[in-house]
Amino acid sequence: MWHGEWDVRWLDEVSSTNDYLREQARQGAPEGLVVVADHQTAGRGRLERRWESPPGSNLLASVLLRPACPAEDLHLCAAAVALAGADACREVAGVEPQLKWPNDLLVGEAKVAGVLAEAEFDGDRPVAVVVGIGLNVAWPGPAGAGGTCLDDLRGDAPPVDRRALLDRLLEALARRRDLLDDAGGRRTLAGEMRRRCVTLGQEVRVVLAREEITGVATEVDDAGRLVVETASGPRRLTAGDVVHLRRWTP
Ligand code: BT5
Repeated sequence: MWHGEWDVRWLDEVSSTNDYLREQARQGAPEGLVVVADHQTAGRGRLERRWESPPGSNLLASVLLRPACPAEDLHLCAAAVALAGADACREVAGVEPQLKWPNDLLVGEAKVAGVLAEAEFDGDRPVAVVVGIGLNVAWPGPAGAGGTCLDDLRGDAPPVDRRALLDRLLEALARRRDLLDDAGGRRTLAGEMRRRCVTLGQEVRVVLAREEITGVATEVDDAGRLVVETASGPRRLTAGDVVHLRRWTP
């Protein structure tokens, strides 16, 4: 169990909680700083995509971590936050999301949350990781994007309190935080991801920077990479390789 303190700053409005926290990280802010915003004017997804959310509707939060974790394993920081987000959904809302590798929380086929991890480096050495999560509470995302939100999933049950959700997420992250510091712990995280990963067993089409592959997702390996069996053999994918990963029924 991590014994550091979370220092939560809840802002009315910010461009992006990830941008805010990366700037704080560059200025030397300590691990444990958490920024939450009621509204983002430039919320970001991966690869310059936008993350949208009307003011006050959803949980938009970023966490500053400074783990002793080599660059090639940094995606497990995103996994730790995704797993913590799933725990919080279960404990606070009674909703049990699955992980879509590498960074989405799904309920059925619908996306309830997305995670964006970004690192600051000193030369080759990562010195800070900012992990942002957009968790849909009262608004399911833009029309046509295939999203859902906790309040819709709960039907007539009372609306979910964003503060309670954040508190449980941070508790669940504190339980996993030390796992990031050593290889054995990171294997444990990869194993947890494997057990909760809905992508396994699916036919997938993966868009990479320079090619597209299709195959069956067979494994999340000990490093957290997705193994896809293609016609020309297995491919191991890291989160950074993937532009799109879609379920694919030929
Ligand atoms: C993600 O990107 O899923 C990562 C999203 C991370 C957002 C958080 S919010 C706090 C922190 N600060 C930031 O600036 N970002 C992080 P990606 O897989 O690229 O998905 C983006 C796509 O999801 C968009 O192109 C839309 O199609 C769709 N989308 C946008 N807003 C959505 C929402 N609220 N719910 C569901 N889908 C959404």
